[in-house]
Amino acid sequence: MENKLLSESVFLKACRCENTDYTPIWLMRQAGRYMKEYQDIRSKVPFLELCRSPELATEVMVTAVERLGVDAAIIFSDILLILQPMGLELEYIEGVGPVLHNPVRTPEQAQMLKEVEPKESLSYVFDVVKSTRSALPSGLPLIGFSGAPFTIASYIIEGGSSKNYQLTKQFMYSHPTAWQNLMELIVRATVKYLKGQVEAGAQVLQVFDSWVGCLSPTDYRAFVFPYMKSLFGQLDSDIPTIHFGVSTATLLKQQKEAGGSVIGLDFRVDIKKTWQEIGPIAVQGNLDPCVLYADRNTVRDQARRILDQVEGKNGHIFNLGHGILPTTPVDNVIELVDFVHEYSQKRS
Ligand code: 1CP
Repeated sequence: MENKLLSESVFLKACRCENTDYTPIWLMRQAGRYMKEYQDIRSKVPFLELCRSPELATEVMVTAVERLGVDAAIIFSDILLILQPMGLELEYIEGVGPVLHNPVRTPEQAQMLKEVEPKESLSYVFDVVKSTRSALPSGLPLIGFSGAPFTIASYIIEGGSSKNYQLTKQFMYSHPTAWQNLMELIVRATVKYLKGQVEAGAQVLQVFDSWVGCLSPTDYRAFVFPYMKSLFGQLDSDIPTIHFGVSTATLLKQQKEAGGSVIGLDFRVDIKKTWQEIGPIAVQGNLDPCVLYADRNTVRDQARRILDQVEGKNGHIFNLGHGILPTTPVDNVIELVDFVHEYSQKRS
């Protein structure tokens, strides 16, 4: 059972669009690559091993949260871990990123993918959730997460990162039934995986549909919407969910309709106008991560611009429009967190 300190935290209140004393802030990829503490650990331990170690994964996240003073923690993990129990050979290659050695290019190969039972194959992630939860201050919410079906399917088919998602779209257009089966398999796995994270101690769930912005609204409706609706529909409605995508300006209304208590806005949209257009729901965003490379005054000016546009309206969670980039100066991140707290407190 969730305690009162947690449910009354500024972050959870903002997820529910309730009034808060200041605007909560956390940052996507807040624990990772740009922090010296992380690099020190990573110089000794491969990434997958770090994700599999509750002690180290907890240390990385708790250190980041304490250093930054953010209003929520996210588990240290990765959206691609779910691919291994499907039978995919995942490797993180230094300087390249994630690579799958046996990508799926045909319906026959897709049929070979295995059903995922997260309690068996991903129990180490649940151990990370438990360990992080018990190490965090009792009033600080913990976010569990997964990739969304389209974004996960894109890695399964492309075999890694992609510029134009040609192979993914080729599969989707050429084999609609196999696409449906693949998306349904991912939804079944993801629902169990996210529920397991809540059972292990997560208060909020974020679903990353990082690459879905490559689709037209018509294709989103046909090839993605039904699965997102099914996914969100199967999650416990008491647990706030954040529905995040990148370059999704033309898809936001459908994303809202598909589900989620909070909609992520990337930095390409005007937060005030977009929030008005999509209607009543909490929103998260949307500073350009590259602003953090500018001088302190610019960081403050850009953050102020967003807070002024929002005018203290209930239901705003400050975040970047996408994850922190690996070479970001940590001091600017701390400056941003402090500024958002101070400035939004004065307004309210
Ligand atoms: O704060 C944190 O960094 C911890 C948690 C975290 C999260 C929320 C990591 C650790 N990854 C993610 C999510 C994630 N992973 C997303 C969605 C967010 C986004 O859009 O940025 C995506 C697309 C991935 C896939 C992935 N894993 C990539 C991106 C590849 C691409 O296609 O551009 C990369 C580089 C990884 C590895 C990874 N995951 C996390 C870290 C710290 C790293 C770097 C590993 C290292 O080299 O040390």
